[in-house]
Amino acid sequence: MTDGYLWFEGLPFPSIDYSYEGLKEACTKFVIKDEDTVMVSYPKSGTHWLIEILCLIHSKGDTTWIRSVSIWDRAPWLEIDTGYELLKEREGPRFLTSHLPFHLFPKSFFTSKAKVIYIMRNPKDVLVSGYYYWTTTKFSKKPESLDQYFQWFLQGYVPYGSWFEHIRGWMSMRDRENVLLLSYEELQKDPRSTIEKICQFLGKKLNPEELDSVLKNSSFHVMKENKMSNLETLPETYVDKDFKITRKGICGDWKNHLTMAQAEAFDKLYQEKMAGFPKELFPWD
Ligand code: PPS
Repeated sequence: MTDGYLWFEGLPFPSIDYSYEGLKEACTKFVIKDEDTVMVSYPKSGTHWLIEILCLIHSKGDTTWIRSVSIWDRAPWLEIDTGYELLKEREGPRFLTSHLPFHLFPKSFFTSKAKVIYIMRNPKDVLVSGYYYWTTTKFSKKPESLDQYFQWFLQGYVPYGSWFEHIRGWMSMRDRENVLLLSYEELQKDPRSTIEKICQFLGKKLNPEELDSVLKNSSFHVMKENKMSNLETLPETYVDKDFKITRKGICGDWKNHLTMAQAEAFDKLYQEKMAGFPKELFPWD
């Protein structure tokens, strides 16, 4: 009897395009190489946005790559069956993406010089974004209401498990030289400086025109119209008609969705789970 999730190491995963064997192999056997760049996040934290930025930095603002190759091919997902197959065959420096929690991430990372960018986002916005995503796609268990999803999220009964555990695990890596911690909120507030910070971390130098192009072509409105990046080409076996990953693209959408009681219950759990972390690490209230 299935509950709509694929269970692996005690965590729920989407059931389409994921397999127990695939997850096991990705987590235990995948070899991360020194020249790899890895984008890691809890789902709905701005992963696609970050991939678009990295691809544009890589091509120095030229849009040919982002307009001709789908985003899941440019930076395949390590733990998804189709992504894993692509990565295994790939030579040279690779971009790869993962939502894996820290404790399941391939151990080869620890002995490599690969660069990891972890992007985080206000968990209340992550919750709202996830509610819409899992409701309008067929990858995983569908919530019947926002209230139900709210309960699931607090319990970690959502794809990839608890947001709190995810962030706590990856935070332990934040002082490593080859790890950059970013937030969706800082990208929104000051995209230019944040892109410059990414360039510096990657050791890439862009001239002002190239930087302008990265900024423009990774913006929400441009990405929303790029069918190679907005997931509109996914077949209807995976997503509802007219689905796009670029739903709203703002900070604070939770205020339009959560009740006062929900926000208070969330904050109470947040205080408990995040006790011990300096508040300044997280740019949300
Ligand atoms: S996934 O499927 O878990 O990898 O989703 P992820 O890409 O992490 O997050 C999706 C949310 O990111 C928003 N998004 C953007 N915001 C601002 N600018 C750009 N360019 C951009 N691209 C994607 C997307 O709209 C989702 O957030 P919500 O709140 O649902 O709109």
